[in-house]
Amino acid sequence: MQLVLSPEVVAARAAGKPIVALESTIITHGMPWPQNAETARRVEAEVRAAGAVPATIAIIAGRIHVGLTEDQLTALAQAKDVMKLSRADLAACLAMGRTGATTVAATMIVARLAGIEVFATGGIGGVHRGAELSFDISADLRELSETAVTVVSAGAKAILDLPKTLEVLETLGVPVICVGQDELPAFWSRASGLPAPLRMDSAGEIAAAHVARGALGLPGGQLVANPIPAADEIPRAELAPVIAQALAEAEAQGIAAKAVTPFLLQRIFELTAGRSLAANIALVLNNARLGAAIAAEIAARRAG
Ligand code: PSU
Ligand code: MN
Repeated sequence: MQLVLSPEVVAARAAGKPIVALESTIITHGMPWPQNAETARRVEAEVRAAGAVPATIAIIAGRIHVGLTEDQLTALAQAKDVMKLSRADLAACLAMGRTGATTVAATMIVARLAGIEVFATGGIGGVHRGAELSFDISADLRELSETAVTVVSAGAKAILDLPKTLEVLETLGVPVICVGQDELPAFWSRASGLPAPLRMDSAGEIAAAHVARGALGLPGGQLVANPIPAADEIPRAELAPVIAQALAEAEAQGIAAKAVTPFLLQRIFELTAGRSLAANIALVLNNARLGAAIAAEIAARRAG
């Protein structure tokens, strides 16, 4: 499969520098213009400042891009009619020559093809509330069990059913590593009320576990749940009624399938007068820093 690498990614590969993959659905379907473009640029800058090279992944006019130029990033952030690509949609988007943004699942697939082992995002998709009736379980979960990429997140989005999401991850054999605390973080909030399945306190340990999984011949990746910095969080109790209202509106309006997560994020943004977006931006930046540190630790282990 032919990949279009940015000049920065080409140079990083030649020099053996650590690379961090970044997704594009968060840009096209997760945040409003113009904050989406500004955030994408800041996240890339954060990765560079931490000593790694960013590779934002997207499909542009039927070609897979690993690393975007400034102009491509800005165009994508403003584009209409961009497909939201998960595992099911990736090949179709290429075949139709269309432009699509990669979710966590699709970004993992492309990162793996490009030999990139670490990917930083905001929050993964998971088991939606009411999934026992809707069957809405994100393809991100199965991808984590199949594709050997370490995904740095702030947990699963708090709009989801977090206990069920943890159960599915456990069933699929996906390690959920909480960073620096014994509780699973909940995206905009540090607390979820759920115990951490695994806890690690350093990028080195997370990198060592990533390398050990490869040595064991285990096919899947790791989910790192990195709590949002305390100064940026929205406490869980404050957010709970907002999430409940957004979920009720989604239900009343019959929002389903791929549209659910973008609808909920947009409504929570409106209902919190932009606070949820500020928190989302802060947690993605925080994950970019940790992702760069993990990528550097993995590169050091591969070199040594
Ligand atoms: N992280 C964010 N905002 C987002 C996403 C992640 O901070 O919008 C995206 C990711 O692309 C993830 C998707 O894969 O939300 C989940 O969509 P769904 O629930 O439809 O699987
Ligand atoms: Mn879904």
